[in-house]
This record gives sequence, structure tokens and C-alpha cells, in this order.
Amino acid sequence: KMKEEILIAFNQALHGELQTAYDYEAMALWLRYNSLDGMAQWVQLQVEEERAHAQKMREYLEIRGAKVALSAIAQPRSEFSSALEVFEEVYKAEGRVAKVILSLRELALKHQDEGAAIFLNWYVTEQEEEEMSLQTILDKFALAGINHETKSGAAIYLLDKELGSRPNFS
Ligand code: OFO
Repeated sequence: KMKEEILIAFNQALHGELQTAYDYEAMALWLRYNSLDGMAQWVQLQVEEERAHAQKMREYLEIRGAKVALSAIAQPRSEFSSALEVFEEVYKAEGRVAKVILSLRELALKHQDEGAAIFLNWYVTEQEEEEMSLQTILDKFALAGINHETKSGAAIYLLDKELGSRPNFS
């Protein structure tokens, strides 16, 4: 049986994935409202990824016979100053999720719950990939010379187009 302390932390991590999905949903709305449909598409796919992460966790907890508890999702931030700020926020959110996963895995190991730790290994790798792809996107903003003041122009038009071609579930 899963230790109570681990289960509480798992439920918090599950909440984190769902909250992040909802936060991203609001970012995608803002981007679409500002005609950045390609960037919105990228973020929208990220919404799906986070939901899938939450579902995978929920399924694992059910397999372990543990009680999944859902908590309230907070209202997401809906205003941003620029596209760059949105992606900086995504980058920060991924960093926060990565931290939660790592401490959850540490907790599982502390309690010698090998199964949970092995399950969480997938998330550790997934977070590394996500942080890497976000870093690449932020590098492209810099490369294109897009800063917080950039509202229009060829650079942001082209980067929007490029991000819109993200394949489903990278
Ligand atoms: Fe990208 O955060 Fe889930 O794990």
C-alpha cells in the first residue's frame, strides 16, 4: 500500500499538472486573441500534454489502489504583456513542475517505494525534454530579435508560423 505522505504529494503533483494545463489554456486564449495563432497552437498542444500527464498519474494511483483527491483549480492569469512573456511563463511553469516531480521521486525513494520511483522516472525525462524545447523557443525569440516590446513585424510573424507547425505530441 502506498504511504500516506507519498499519496498526498502525488495528489499535489496531479493537481499541479491540471493547474498548469489550465494556465496554458488561458495563455493560448491570449495568443489567439492577439492573432498569434501559431504560438497559440503550440501552447494548446502543451495543454493536451499536461492533461495526459495528469491522466497517466491518475491511472497509476488507481492501479496502486490509492485514493485520488482532486483540489480546486485556481483562476489562471489571463493578461500578458507580450508573446515572449507567455513563453517565459511556460518555461517557468515547466521548471516548477520538474521540481515537484523530483521531490516526489525523492520522497518515494526515501520510503523505499521503488515502483513509484520507477514510474516517476518517465516524468523526470519528460521534464528534461520540455525544459529543453522551451529553452530552444526562448533562444529563437532572442535570435529573431523579438523582445517584450515587439508587437508586430516579420520576425514575430515568422516565429508564429514556425511554432504553429509543432507536430502533435512531441
Ligand atoms: Fe510539462 O509538465 Fe507535465 O509533467
